[in-house]
Amino acid sequence: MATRKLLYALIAIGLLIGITQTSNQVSADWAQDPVLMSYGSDTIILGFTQNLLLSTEDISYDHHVEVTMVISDNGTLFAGWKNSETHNGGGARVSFVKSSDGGETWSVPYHMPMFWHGVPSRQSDPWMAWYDGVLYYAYLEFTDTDLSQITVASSRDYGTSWDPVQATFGEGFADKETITVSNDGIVYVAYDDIADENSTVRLTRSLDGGESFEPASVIAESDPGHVAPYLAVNSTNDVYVVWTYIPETLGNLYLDASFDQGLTFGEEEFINQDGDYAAWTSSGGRPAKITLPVIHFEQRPEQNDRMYLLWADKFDGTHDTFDVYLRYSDDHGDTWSPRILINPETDGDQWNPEMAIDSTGRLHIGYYDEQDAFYRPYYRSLVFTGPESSIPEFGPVIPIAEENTSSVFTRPGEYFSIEVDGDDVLHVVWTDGRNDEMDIYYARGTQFPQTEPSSTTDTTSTTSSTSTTDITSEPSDGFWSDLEPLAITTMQVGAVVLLILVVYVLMRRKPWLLEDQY
Ligand SMILES: [Ca+2]
Ligand SMILES: [Ca+2]
Ligand SMILES: [Ca+2]
Ligand SMILES: [Ca+2]
Repeated sequence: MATRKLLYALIAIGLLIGITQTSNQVSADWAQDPVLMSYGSDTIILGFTQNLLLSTEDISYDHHVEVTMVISDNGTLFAGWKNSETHNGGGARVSFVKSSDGGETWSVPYHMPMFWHGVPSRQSDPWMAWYDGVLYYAYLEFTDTDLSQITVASSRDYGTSWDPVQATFGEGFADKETITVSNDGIVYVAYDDIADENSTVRLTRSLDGGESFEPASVIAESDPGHVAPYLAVNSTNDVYVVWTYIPETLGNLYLDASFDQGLTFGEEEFINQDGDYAAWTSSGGRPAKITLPVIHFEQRPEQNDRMYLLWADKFDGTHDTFDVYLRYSDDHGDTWSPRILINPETDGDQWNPEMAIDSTGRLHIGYYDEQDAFYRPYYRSLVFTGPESSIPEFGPVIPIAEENTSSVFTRPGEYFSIEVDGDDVLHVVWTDGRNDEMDIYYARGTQFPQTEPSSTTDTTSTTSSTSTTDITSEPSDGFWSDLEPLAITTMQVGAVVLLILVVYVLMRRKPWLLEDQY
């Protein structure tokens, strides 16, 4: 009898030890490779990591806005931004930081060099690109003596040293450039050349890896309405550019293309045949907003260079606010899909969208959402299914930032940065005013929901709850992988306490257990 009880006790102890060891095993795996564990076999994202402050230096400039980001071939992350003395002033200097461990830790900010020796310039409009071992950083430089150009600095040592060169040769003020590199290594810069209140959309290019640039072509002739050309190159190295045209209060989106390495462009054509809804608002105490389109090509060969266009405009006349829309074209922009509304919450303004496309074809979209007097970046994924890849399936709307930014900060910058790396891990960088000054923050997508932010307002939680019904699939990696690390730790502690209790009770109530030992 006594021996049987001893056996039961030993079995119970053995089971508890087994559970504890299993917990340890899972916990250790998760800690060693949290990214791998959090992704599994697909790229559904349900949350974001703890937000990291990237603009860690306020000595020279109090405010940091307007982000750019690029990822090198070996997975090094580079994030850049514009520094300013005031939250809503012009740019003073552009900076960058980098991470060599997938966004876990970041360098201190590095200020980009000035092009004109002995002439102090101001800098703005940061934009980065990577191609074949070379990091490119394009930025606007200007002085109060009417000097103005887009500078492109190139680095062949991951940002340690830079060679800045003149990359634009316009007649007026250079503004709102984008830079991209084709698969044949040509570096393209498109920008607004503003003279006499008219804007000419121009293209320059570099055939020698950024050592020199030359004027390539005029994409769109001088006119008051041209704003912000956004470049993309397809798999056969054709150069596409999309931009906003707002001659008065409302306007449209233009598309144009070059099939001869940027030397000639065709007649630009309006994309939106359903009317003119491109718009802008002045700040007036709240963030200024403007329709700024972005285009990206699907990289999978079987998708034949499908082109995705993302923008925000005032199509929805009911609310008279901005909403984020997407179209795609399977015939190089000749025809487009109907507009697809990205944000389910249409109250308030949703603007500044950007997207990344992962290796499975899933779209990862980020944008700002302003409710009442606060705004915050949100994320939503979108994948097209069906035989024609034409049926949109949305993921939930997820807040990226843990906290809101007050709308008294009226100039977060005109773009948003969202990128996927070679392992389809999602990285996001944005402007954030949670500490009553503008800063740059970073987060990585995870397959776990984030804990509810403490400062969530009623309106933003409405956005979250509305979108929960749109979840198209749930992660199903089983019990252990669904557990948060904190829950695993709690189970370990609980198992040890229970084990001690069992032994204690056995010893107190059944002292013969010990006496039986000999
Ligand atoms: Ca600018
Ligand atoms: Ca043209
Ligand atoms: Ca809206
Ligand atoms: Ca700061």
